[in-house]
Amino acid sequence: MRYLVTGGAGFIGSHITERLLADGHQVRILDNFSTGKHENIPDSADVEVIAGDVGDYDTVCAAMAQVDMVFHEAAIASVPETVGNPLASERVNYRGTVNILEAARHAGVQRVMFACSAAVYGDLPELPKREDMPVKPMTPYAIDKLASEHACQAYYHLYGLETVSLRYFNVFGPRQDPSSPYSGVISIFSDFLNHGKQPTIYGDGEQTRDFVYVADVVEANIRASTASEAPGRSFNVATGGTLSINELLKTICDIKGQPFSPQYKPGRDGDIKHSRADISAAREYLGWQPTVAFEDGLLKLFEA
Ligand code: UD2
Repeated sequence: MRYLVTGGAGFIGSHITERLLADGHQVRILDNFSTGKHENIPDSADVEVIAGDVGDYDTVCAAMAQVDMVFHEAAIASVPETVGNPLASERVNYRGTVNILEAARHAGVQRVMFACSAAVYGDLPELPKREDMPVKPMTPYAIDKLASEHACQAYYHLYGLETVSLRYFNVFGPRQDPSSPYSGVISIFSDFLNHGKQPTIYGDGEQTRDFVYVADVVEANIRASTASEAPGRSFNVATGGTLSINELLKTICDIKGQPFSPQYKPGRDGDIKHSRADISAAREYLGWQPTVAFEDGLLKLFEA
């Protein structure tokens, strides 16, 4: 099969690409290299790379030729960046998705998997989050992810294009880039400790997250691409676990044999206190469940 992976030079997209190649498929990557890196792309004759932007419909149409299925991972993934530039977010994170759906519909693509986000739940207090609970998008990023999810569902019902929306929680693993202050907290803590720098905890560190290892996220995508009852639905992709940022840093320090001595700074604006998923829908409809225990994921990351 030929797959299009948008954002294939990025963190999650490059892991999906690697898996598809290992399964014997051909992969076309569409990436504008704004955060993606050439070194993330596996060296293989079965990979074709198009440097281009999902916000440009003609580029997307060209990338869609002869494609069987799409994993749409390309996005402006930094929430604060979208707060600073809502129009750029709308162009990439929403219109980029509609461009993918429209081009996929005309090209006769079988199925599109869309990378959505736990951001759609906002700060509503009820936990764990189920997909049928109310949503409260609070940033351009969350608005555009939620609108994209609605577009996916509308394309399924209006045109019969099979779409699956996966609401990622806090994903971690190799190739997550620690270079921005809004990169994944695990990549930042690890990078700081490796360079002898003191990690910062924002707030009291008692906020909690549901961390999921990237290989499990890849598996959820693969299952979503074949599960017969998946189209038209949204699924949380997480473990259902809960870990505070204090506990997280202590665990990383223990593994690295370093003392726990963070500096505490005021909490970030808009930081969500607790985020945890109910993953029963993914179990039921995708036959998926996470297989990498949190500490094993950390060990894999530190070995990589
Ligand atoms: C995650 C997603 C984001 C969006 C959001 C939805 C990542 C990288 N970001 O944001 O895209 O989907 O969920 O709710 O997955 N922290 C520190 N010190 C640091 C860095 C972070 O204390 O140096 C804290 C931060 O304030 C937060 C927690 O760690 O409470 C997790 O931060 P994050 O940036 O990894 O992810 P999050 O949940 O803010």
